[in-house]
Amino acid sequence: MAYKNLLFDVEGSVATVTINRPKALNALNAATLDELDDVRAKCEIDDNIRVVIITGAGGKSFVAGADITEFKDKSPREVMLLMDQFHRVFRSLEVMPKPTIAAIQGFCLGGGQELAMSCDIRFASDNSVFGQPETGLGLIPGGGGTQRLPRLVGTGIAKEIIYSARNVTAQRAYEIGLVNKLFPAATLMAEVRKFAEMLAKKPPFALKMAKHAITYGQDMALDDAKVLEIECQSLCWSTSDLTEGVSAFLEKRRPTFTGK
Ligand code: CO8
Repeated sequence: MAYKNLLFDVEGSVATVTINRPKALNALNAATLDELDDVRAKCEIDDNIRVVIITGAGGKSFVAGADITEFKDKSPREVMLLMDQFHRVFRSLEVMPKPTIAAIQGFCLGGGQELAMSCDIRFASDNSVFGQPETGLGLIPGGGGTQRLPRLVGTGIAKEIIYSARNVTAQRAYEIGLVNKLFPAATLMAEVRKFAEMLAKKPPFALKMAKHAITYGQDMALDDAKVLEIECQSLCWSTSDLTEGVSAFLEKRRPTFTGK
């Protein structure tokens, strides 16, 4: 698929996907969602890619939400189809078996915040702006925000953010756990890249199993989730990366993981 709304770049083992509609502050329309899903699938099957960064073009905005011009005249049935697409694309991203990092600069609102919450880790510039402004438009978050935000920051704070539709500063987003870490805008991408490259050197199967246990385990009963953890752990014993990691420790050297 040729991409019109995003840029795709692979350097070493790190892929960077840049939502590229800066004139609309990178708002997500159906075409962009299709491309995002296509590029996610590409990253998923390419063994050379070990970590995926998602960011927005232009410096002013990560993603300023769903494209309001696209959904405003839809019927309830058409809205349901569009929302199905949001959920499908975000869930596929959330469960893809490689680490994903949202690199957030500027506006991270509505569907943009929902996209960021579908990534594993969120790093942001200290001047970025978060929020779920949907109730201000007469609707509610529709890309998983009513579910992912409370799981991330707790029910009370999620309700405050969603009911009020108020913007959340980067500092507060950090304090409530919506964002992992803040950086000055000028160094954000370099810091994200440094972190991504560090992750790319880790054994990919162990990261995949850790993500699997966390992602699927958190909505299971605790005892079932612990069984899942045991299964994921046991599967790590099928890799030569485990042999390498343990040998390197015993031989007091740095491990080199091949992904096998
Ligand atoms: N959709 C479409 N266009 C947008 C969006 C958007 N979400 N956000 C900004 N733009 C456009 C503006 O219309 C403007 O276009 P133009 O130059 O043609 O007039 C351009 O981007 C620049 O924006 P502004 O001039 O408004 O820039 P400001 O710096 O003055 O303001 C803001 C920046 C505060 C981010 C402002 O643009 C804004 O409030 N944007 C809307 C934010 C918002 O409400 N987002 C939530 C959308 S709803 C959503 O995400 C629900 C998800 C559930 C899916 C439901 C499917 C049916």
